Amino acid sequence: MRTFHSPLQRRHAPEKELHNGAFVPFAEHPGRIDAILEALGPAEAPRDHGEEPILRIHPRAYVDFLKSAFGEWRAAGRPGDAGAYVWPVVGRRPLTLDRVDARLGQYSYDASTPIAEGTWEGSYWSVQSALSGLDAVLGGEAAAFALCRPPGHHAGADYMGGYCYLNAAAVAAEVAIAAGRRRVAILDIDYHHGNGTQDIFLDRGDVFFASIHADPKTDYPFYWGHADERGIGAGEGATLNLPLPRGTAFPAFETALERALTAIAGFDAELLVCSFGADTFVGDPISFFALETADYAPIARRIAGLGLPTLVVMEGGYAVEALGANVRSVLSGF
Ligand code: SP5
Ligand code: ZN
Repeated sequence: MRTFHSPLQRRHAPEKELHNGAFVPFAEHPGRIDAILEALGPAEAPRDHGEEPILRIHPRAYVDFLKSAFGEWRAAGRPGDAGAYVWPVVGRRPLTLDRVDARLGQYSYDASTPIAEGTWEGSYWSVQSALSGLDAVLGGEAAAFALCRPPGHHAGADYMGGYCYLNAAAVAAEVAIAAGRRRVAILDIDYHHGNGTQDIFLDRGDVFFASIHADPKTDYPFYWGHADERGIGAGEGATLNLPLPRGTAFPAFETALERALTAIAGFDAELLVCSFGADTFVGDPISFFALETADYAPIARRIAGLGLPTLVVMEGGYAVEALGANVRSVLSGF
């Protein structure tokens, strides 16, 4: 399968994240890329599509914030990576604020998504990899793999979180619509709910969002991904959340997958974007499902059974020693 990735994505390399009360090494590190490329072989360099596709999803003010925040942080004399320490109550009121600390809080929702020197560049090229994979699929490939990193599915239109800054899957889905695909489905099978993607398309009837993930009652991102979130307005019914308990292994995952695929098949999509996270793996250090490496191939075969042109976008997966094999397994099924 054609695979797209830019070495510039490595420029995003924060040092630490806040986890359970302590600063610990950043889990979403460039070594993840090394592990995947070692298993797959070299990837194709993405074409530069510029900022225009990104701005279809993300407002200019947020994009400018991502570009300038690290420089402002350094100019304020701060060491290390930029991160918020105060957040507004969500949507409290629109304010234009000067200090980088205020802006970091306005454009984020957690403390595990620091901005490092290369965060904008890495995020930008991660989206370009997704757009180049989309080009391949729009050009007739049955499936393509965008080796995105940093991941994207926790990023909303104007917020970062969950190691995500720009939402590559959402940008790709929106560009597919702009290219004339009338309806697009997004299937998110990362361990964590894709709250950013859901938020972006919540009120849209032309993009179906289905997610299988750990129950947010016990797992990040807590405030999204509950089964009663089904879309609003024109998007009523075009969001499907299938939360599963910690410990879920292949049989229960497969049952949820069949439900998601039945819903997607009924939506009459012309293209599928699959947000794939390998953090459903039994050995993942920050997650608690129990999928085995060999399970990813039949999961992909069932998804491929939809018969839709499919862009696979990399999201999470932190068991680095198994990551290459897990990605190879899932790609073997498409
Ligand atoms: C894309 C994705 O999978 N994002 C996951 C974000 C989860 N963040 C909350 C859990 C943070 C755990 N950090 C553990 C670090 C250990 N070194
Ligand atoms: Zn995840």
